[in-house]
Amino acid sequence: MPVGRTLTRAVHQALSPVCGCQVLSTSVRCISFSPRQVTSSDASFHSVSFSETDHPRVLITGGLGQLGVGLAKLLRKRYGNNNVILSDIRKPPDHVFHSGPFIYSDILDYKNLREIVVNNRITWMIHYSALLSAVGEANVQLARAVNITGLHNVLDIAAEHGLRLFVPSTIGAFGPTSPRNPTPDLCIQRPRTIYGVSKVHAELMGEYYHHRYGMDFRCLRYPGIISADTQPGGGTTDYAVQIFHDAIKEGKFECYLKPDTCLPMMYIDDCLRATLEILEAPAECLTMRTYNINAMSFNPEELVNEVRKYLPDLQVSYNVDKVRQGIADSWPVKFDDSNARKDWGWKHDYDLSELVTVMLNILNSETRVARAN
Ligand code: VAH
Repeated sequence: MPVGRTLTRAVHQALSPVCGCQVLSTSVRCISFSPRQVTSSDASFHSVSFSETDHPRVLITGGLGQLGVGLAKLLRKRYGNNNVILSDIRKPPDHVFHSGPFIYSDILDYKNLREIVVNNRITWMIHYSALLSAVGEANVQLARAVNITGLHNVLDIAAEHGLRLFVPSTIGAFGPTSPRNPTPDLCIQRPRTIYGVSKVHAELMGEYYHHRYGMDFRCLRYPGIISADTQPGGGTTDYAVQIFHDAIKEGKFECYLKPDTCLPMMYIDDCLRATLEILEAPAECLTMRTYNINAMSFNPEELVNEVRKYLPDLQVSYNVDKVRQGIADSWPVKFDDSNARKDWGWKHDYDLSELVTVMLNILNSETRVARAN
């Protein structure tokens, strides 16, 4: 009996819902009554076509932040729309709500999260919920709750259900006593922000669960991520996104970091591809479970000069914010990602010049469309 047919029968039997629903010819349907399951009128969410069954079932927490929607789009192309569930504690905007499965999920509510994982047969979790550096310093207790207690809930549920768990870390996991130029994967990590401390905690706890319980934990330390259609939320590298919006809309930009503050940065498409690549990397390739990834480093002056190649009249002023300048001065200047390049073939695509052209093209077209309407 060919493997395919045995598998189909096995899947049929495995997916035959306990509620006795008829297994349809090409897709399986299951109606359950748990309030926490993603229900939709035509229940199409649960009709998993056979081509989608042998893909991971992915839950993204903090899905409405800067990276979740883009990552969901990338993973849905690969694993099927219904196999990637975005979640957050806020209502999704129209284009997100209509792009695929979305569910309310509060990572501080252990039972809620556990029910979602069970009811939706989740096999991979991507944990994007976190307060970033600057907003964390302004809300230390909330950052501690979300970034640390929230992480503990995610770790326990991932361990209980044998999930592959991805948690992003950051350049912010390093501090003023770390080698800053370049900063290697393994070195002193004494960050001075609650965000940084919580991310070092996440790295260590994830690796502990990996070594102790064999959890499939994977982590990338992201540089500052620059994206056109999603706003960053309360970080120290946000200026490198804001400059594009202000330059196009106002023709002027005020920078809260000193012109020579050099930081590692990356265009969002490189970040999302790196995340997919580490998620799919064969376990035997991974000599570590936490990796730096890098693309470029620049300071505000270099970014302004590159933007001025296209917007020569851009007016720029500097009004330094002590808190964020202090954070930036404690962070890496250049990132060493040689292990990621060696172990799983990581390679970035966008340098500063490509970054500026792609950002201006996207925002210009949006502005042109906006102006035209
Ligand atoms: C921040 N954008 O500035 C985030 C990030 C790499 C920096 O973690 O806080």
